[in-house]
Amino acid sequence: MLNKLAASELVLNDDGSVYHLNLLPEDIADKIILVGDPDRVPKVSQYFDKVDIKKNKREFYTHTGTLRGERISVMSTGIGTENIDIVMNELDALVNIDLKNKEIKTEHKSLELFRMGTCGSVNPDVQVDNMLVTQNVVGLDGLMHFYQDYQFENEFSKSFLEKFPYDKIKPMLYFADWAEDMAYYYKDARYHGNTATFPGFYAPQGRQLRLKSLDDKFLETLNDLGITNFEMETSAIYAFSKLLGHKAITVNNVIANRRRGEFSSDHHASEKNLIEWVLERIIK
Ligand code: R1P
Ligand code: URA
Repeated sequence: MLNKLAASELVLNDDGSVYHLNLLPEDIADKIILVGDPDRVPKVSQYFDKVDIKKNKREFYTHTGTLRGERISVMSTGIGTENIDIVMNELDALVNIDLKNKEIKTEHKSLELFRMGTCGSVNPDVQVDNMLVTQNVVGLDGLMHFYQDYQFENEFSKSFLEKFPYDKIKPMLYFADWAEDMAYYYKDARYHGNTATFPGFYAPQGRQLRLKSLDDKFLETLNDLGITNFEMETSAIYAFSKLLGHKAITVNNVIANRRRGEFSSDHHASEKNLIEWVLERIIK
């Protein structure tokens, strides 16, 4: 007999749906677009042929339907990797745990996850209102250190760790990369790069309003280590995908060029462009 997960561990709502996402296994497609902003969900699903499922709880909004005949979901994650901890565990539970019996299934199912977000570039030459696909990611949010078996190393991570000068935050770092066999979807993107994911928008990303951040040269230093852009979710999406056996790729709309002090003059227009660009590529 398999061990049953206790009610306190795999928490379900009264209708049997997973606790935060408020979804049943039949409510999601195998291809899922993840966006941060709940308002971006209808902006994506308006392109679907039809939407069959609309469910939400807190910041997690999901629409599932079909596009050119293929089943697809779009879901908002809200901001930050702490939300990604919930999204990835509950999405995985929907496909790899028998929710009725609360037992882990013997057969594994893999999801294709497409983060479609916004970011700030720290490479002065990466222009706003363009798409940047993440190949390597470094998480400075520490989340994956709470999971026993997460380990990842490649040439990028080795060289980054060797040169990273901030001893205070070094213990938080973890790394991951895209699902190589999903990279073909976005091979014609304007930019491919290395992303840093942070547990905040202001000092963690080197922004200083009334409070000082760690170092005035933070952006330049990270760019010198090979980082192209900053955002707040991809490290955990990529790392959980590796750990749980799913496939993920991120493309972000560059809305700020941090080195030049520029912000998009019309990020709604470039968001629309990004949505159409992604939908054209991930569903043939
Ligand atoms: C910060 O403004 C938010 O925008 C970015 C960051 O990762 C963070 O979630 O992504 P989204 O536009 O997908 O939310
Ligand atoms: N999202 C971020 O997290 N940072 C930026 O600079 C822009 C969008």
